[in-house]
This record gives sequence, structure tokens and C-alpha cells, in this order.
Amino acid sequence: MASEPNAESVFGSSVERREDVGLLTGDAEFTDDKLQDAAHVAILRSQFAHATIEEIDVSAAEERDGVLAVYTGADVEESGVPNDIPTAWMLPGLVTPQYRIMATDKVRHTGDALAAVVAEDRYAAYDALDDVDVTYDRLEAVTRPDEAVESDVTVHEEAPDNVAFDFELGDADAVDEAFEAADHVASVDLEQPRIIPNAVEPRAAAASYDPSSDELTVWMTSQNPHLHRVLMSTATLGHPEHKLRIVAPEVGGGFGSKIYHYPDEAITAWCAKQLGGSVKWQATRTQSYATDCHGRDHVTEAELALDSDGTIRGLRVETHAGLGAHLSQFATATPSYLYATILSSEYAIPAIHCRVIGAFTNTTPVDAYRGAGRAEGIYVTERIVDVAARELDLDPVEVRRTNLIPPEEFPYETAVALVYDSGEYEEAMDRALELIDYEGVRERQEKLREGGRYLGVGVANFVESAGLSPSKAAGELGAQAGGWEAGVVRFHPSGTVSVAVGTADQGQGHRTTLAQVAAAELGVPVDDVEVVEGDTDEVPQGMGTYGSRSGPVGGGAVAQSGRKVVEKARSIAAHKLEASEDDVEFDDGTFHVVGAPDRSISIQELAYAAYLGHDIPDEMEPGLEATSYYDPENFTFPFGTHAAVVEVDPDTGEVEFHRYVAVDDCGEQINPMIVEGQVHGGIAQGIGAALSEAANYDDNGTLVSGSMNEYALPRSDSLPEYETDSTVTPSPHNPIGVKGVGESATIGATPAVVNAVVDALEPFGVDHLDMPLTDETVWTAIDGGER
Ligand code: PCD
Repeated sequence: MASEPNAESVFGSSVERREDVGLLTGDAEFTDDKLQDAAHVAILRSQFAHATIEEIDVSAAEERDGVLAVYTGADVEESGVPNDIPTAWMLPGLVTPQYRIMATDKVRHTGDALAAVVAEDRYAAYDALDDVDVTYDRLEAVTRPDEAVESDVTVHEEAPDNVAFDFELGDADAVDEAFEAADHVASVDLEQPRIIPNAVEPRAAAASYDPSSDELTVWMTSQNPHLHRVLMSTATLGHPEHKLRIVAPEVGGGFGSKIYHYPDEAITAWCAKQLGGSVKWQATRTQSYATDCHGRDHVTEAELALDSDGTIRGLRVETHAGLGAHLSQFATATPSYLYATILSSEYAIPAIHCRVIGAFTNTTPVDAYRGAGRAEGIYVTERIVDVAARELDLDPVEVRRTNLIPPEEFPYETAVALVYDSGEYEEAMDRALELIDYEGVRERQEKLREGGRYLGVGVANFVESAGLSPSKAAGELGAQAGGWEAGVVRFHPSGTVSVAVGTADQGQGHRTTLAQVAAAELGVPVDDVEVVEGDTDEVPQGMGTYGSRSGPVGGGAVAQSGRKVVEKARSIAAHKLEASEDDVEFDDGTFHVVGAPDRSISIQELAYAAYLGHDIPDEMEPGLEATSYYDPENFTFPFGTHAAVVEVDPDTGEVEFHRYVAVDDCGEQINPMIVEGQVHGGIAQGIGAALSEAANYDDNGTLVSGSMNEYALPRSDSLPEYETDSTVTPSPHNPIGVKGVGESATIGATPAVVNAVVDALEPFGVDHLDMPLTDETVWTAIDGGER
């Protein structure tokens, strides 16, 4: 029998992560732990960023010892599979060239797959790659989105000017009027370089095909197994969906890079079918750099119109967004609807207009990276507010305060199509300012400057749209997927509970937090609840994990099912207690008759009764479980304020942190310890983008920062001590009041740090610097590039 219910406070407490035991002992199983005896797939990638393929000769590779088969794009075509990776968001006028899993005519970036060798072991497979002889006819390459649209180079014949889409949001006329009427217009040109997600576990797939039953099982590093199943079924392989099982076992980080249905996983599954057996593929770190989606890649011109007291009247933004060589699933949504819609940040900006030109380039496809679209949008607004404040000789914090959307204005409809659900912006901002002692830092800054020391303080506010929804609205705007999540809550006869949910964890701790949600709804001990995720055979359907949705949307689905279960149990309780349902109260796992607390029965006892079926109301089916497809009525809108104090060494350009404060509001917190962990990780990645990370291509389209030797991830010795706090403004429409948090801190950190560094450089006349703010960039800027 289950243990005694005592679940009252499980929601909102820092329950230890149940995931950690397996992760720390090494018992947790990742994709590469599966199918240990399978043959290995090695994938040949293009040597050049742009070239026509004249010939691929695989004969020597086929001859090698241990090689089972060598395939090219022509073999895939011949097999008759649909062979087209689709994008998940259609925009008006979008150009969608066929995206084959292996190139046939042309290679368009250095990661394009050309051939797959299947061999008895990994070494034999990789050795044989050297014997595949490709004859290329090289073409010029283009790597920057702003240059791509002017270039003679054409990545896809279907888009001669390399423009995949030209997107607009907001009211251009209203913005023109606002600019006419305003006292001052500030402008800034800024670039947000490409960054690389760098999950600890590189992508991997292990596929097993049983010809007699036509069952295909694929274990893979996936943030969204059901979406990968439907795409593999309909778009790349044409395998019947009910005979395709996708399992995401333990996944070692994603950060957006494991949403996309990449060619490699499809190639692996296709090879398993061709050979009628089991094969596996594991990316090397170098392959990850070349093929895992990159993030950002924006070149932007922004203008802000304000009155001399700092009141903002309008914002105008034009961005060239690099999409890379192919359209990934979120390539189109990220720089359009996830970007332009968030430009209002925390401010009441009456008129906003944004144009985004999405351009193909000979580079790795761009998809979602932590904060996707929202990070880029907030960066623009939070930078230009600082630029404008300096031009108007106002304190940047006061300009922010003047324009904050006040609490009584919620729900607040922005000029760019969103309705923010709830916000107490000033409270969070003031808390951050108090923690960092804003006034005190300003005084110290003054004093130190006199002695030749350069302190900078940067503040950034942010709003995040978390948990993309509702499905109908997203569909009207072109989404090819829903915004709902599925959750099953099932009591077992003995009173323990299984939860199945369509989200898929990569380290966020869902098995802990979603168990807390169910336990709190049902009033059972959290240890009596098990959560299953990431397996299309175990979970009915799902949309997966990205866009900080699992807490609000996955949690919402679990809560909704929990409530349905409680209602069914209430009917059984009323029946057994011989009372009317209206007189039966539910409190912490026990039903009792109002006014007669001794006439009570626990939900866990009722589960037993429900499965016996002997003594339940007439017409009622036995069993105690429920399934929900929770489709939220809106996004949730977490927000917060991050503030950094840095010191810049004018002799070396080095940026040193003095303080880092983060105040985040993600509504009700399911697990405050996990929330804090999410904030810590998010800050690290936000600081990485601000100070050191960038994917650089040379003119030939070769990724110069193609490994951890050249790509500067932040390290613990370069990161500050984080001082975190939170406010709690529940989402009014979410069943558990939860807003997402996974991406928030990344969104806030980047502009806070850049604002701080540029603030430090004020005495040198520097009013903007593009990321990453490496020592060299800062040092050069100090002398106006003169040294
Ligand atoms: N929570 C709580 N409370 C609240 C909220 C939340 O508690 N209020 C928690 C939950 O439950 C979980 C976490 O926290 O556990 C998170 O959540 P969210 O926010 O909802 O989110 P999700 O969905 O879960 O996830 C996602 C995210 C993202 S998006 C990203 S990038 C990243 C983050 O997540 N990633 C990652 N984080 C992380 N972590 C880790 N560890 N890993 C990873 O990978 Mo994208 O879109 O994909 O780009």
C-alpha cells in the first residue's frame, strides 16, 4: 500500500532532483549506451561551403574491411522516400527549397552530408570515409545575411537573391508619425553574432529495424520525440507512424539544438531500414560544431523616438537574419514571430514596426538557441534604451522607469501583437537596484574614474514569451505544430501514480518537478509519483520541450489531468460515504463529508476501489486515470531585471565582474532550487554571448571557430558570483500560475553585461560595441582603433 499522504507543501518546495542519482552514479542511459552491438554509421561532410557535386565515387570505400555498405544521396532518392526536411513555420512568400537528407546536386555549407558509411565498428566506418572520392566544382560562398541579399552568389536557385522571406510586423505609418512628433531619435546599428549551443552530449542516434514486423525504433537525442516521429514518418522516411517509435533516453543538454529534425538522425534510421538491422551514429564534437544548429546571426538597424523627458514614442527595427544553408524547423519562426513580437520589452511603446529579411547563406542552419528570438529582440530594445538615455543625458534606469507598463494595465496589449498576461515590473527592477546598490555604484564609479579606474553598471529588463500558444492563433500565423501539451495521470490500484507527459527533459529536472505538480493536485506523497517522458510508445502524444514550455504547458496538462482524476474520485467518495458530491471536500489527499471530518476516505484507497469496480456509482467505468491535451489560452510572460557591475582594464581591455544581480519572476515556482539552477545556467550562457562566444566564418565559408580550441565558451573562472532573487507574479490563466523560466536569464544577462561594459567605456567616447566584447574588441575601442 502507498505511504501516507502529506503532500500539502510539495508544490513550491525544493525537492531534491531524482534525476541526479543516475547521473552521478553513471547509471543513467544516454543514446550511445543503446544498441551496443550495432553497426556504426559515419557521415561524410562537405569539404567546401559551396560547390557543385560532379561525382561521388564510393567503390574504394566499399572494398574496405569491415564496411557493410556505403550510401549517397542518389541511393536515398532511389529508395523512394519523401526525403525533404520541412520547416515548422510558414511565412507569407516563404521560399522552401527541397532539403534532402544527403546532398545530391550541390553542397551549401561545410556540414552538408554527402555519403554514409556503415561498418562493423566506428573506426572502420571513419577510416572508410577517407576513401570516398568526391569531385567538386567550387563556387563562391556567402556567409553574412546582409551581404547575401546583395551578392551574386546564389545558395538556392529558388531564391536568386537569397531572400527566404521578408517579414513585417507592426504599424509602419504609426511609427512614422511617432518619429515626426518626438523630440529626439536615437539610432544604433548592431550585430548579434552566431553562437553555438554546445550541449555536453553531442547528438546521437541508434536505430533498429525489424523487417518482419516493419517496426522501426530510433533512440535519439531529441527535445521533441513526437515531432521527430511525425517528421520522420511523413517528411523524410515515409515510415508508418504507428510502427515508428522514437525514444529520447537521458539527453545531455539541448539548449535548442535538439529540436530540429536533422539529416543525420534520418540517415541513421534510413540505413537501419536498408540493412534490415541495427545501426548507430554518434557525432564527434567537431561534427557538432559544423552541424548542430547555430543561434542568433542578426544584423540590425534600430531607431528609438523619445521625448526629452525619456518617454518613448516609437521603435523602428530592420534586421537581416541569417538562416544558414537550409531551413531548420524554427529557422523561420525564431527571427520573425519570436523576435519582432518581444520588442516592446517591459515598456508601453505606442508604435513599433519591425522588418526582418531572412537570408540563406553558406553556413550551418540557424534554429533555436536558448532565448531564441526573444533574446535577440530584448537585446535590441535594452541596448537602444541605453544609447538613447546617454544621448538625452538621462539615467538609463530612469528612462526605463518612465516607460514601464504599470501593474494595473494588465493584461497589456503591445504594439506587436502580444497580450502580456501579468507583470509587476517596477517591483522586480527596484529589488535588483536595491541589491546592487545602484546609487552607491554610481558614486563609486565617479570616484574611481578620477583615479583612472573604469567601472560600468548595466541594467536590463526583459519579458519572455514562454510556452507558445494557443494552437489556433499559432496556426493562423503559419505554425505547423500545436501549442498544447498532453499529460496522463494514472493511479495504480495500490495507490501509486504514473504520469506520462509529452515534454522531453535534457537536464531541466522534469521527472522531479512534474511529479511535484501531480503530487500536489492529488495530495499524494511525491515519492508515490513516477513521471515518464521522451518515449512515443509510453506517452500518447506530445509537443516536446523548448520555448520554456514544460513548466507552464506540460505542468498545466498534468495539473488538468490531476483535477479530472480528483473529480472522478470525488464521485466515488460521495458514493462510498453516502453523501452528495457537493458535500464532499477534498483536502490534501483525503475526501471527507463537510462538517463530519471522521467520515473520510483517502484518494489512494479510492484508487483501489476504482479498479475493483465493485462499489462505484452505477454507469461509471472502473479505473482512475485521465488524459488532457492542455492548450493554453496565451503564452506566459516571465520577466525580470538583471544588473551587472564590471570594471574594464584600459591597458588590456579585460572585463572583470564586480557584481551580478538577477531578479527573475516566473510566477509560481514549482521547485525554487531548480528555478535557481535554471537562472544560473541561463546567466552563464548569456554572459558567454556578451563577452566571448562567436561562430566565425572565413570568406570561403569555412567555420574558423570550429572546435573548443577556437570557440570561447565561458569558464567558471571568468564568471561572477551570481546574486539571485525573485518576485512572484502568477500567470492568471495558467492552471498552476506557473510561467516558464528556462530561457529567461539568458535573455536578461546579455544586454545587462553589454550595457555595463559600454557604460564603463563612456569616458572613451564609446557608445556601442558589438559582441563578443573580447579583451581585444574592448582594448581596440578604447583608443578608437588607433593602436
Ligand atoms: N520550473 C519551475 N517553476 C517555474 C518554471 C519552471 O519549477 N515557475 C521548472 C520546470 O518544471 C523545469 C525547469 O524549471 O524543470 C525549466 O522549466 P521551463 O522554463 O518550463 O523550461 P523547459 O520547457 O522545461 O525547458 C526548456 C528550456 C529551454 S527552451 C532551453 S533552450 C534550456 C533551458 O530549458 N535548455 C536546457 N534550460 C536547460 N537546462 C538544462 N539543464 N539543459 C538544457 O538543455 Mo530552447 O527553445 O530549446 O532554445
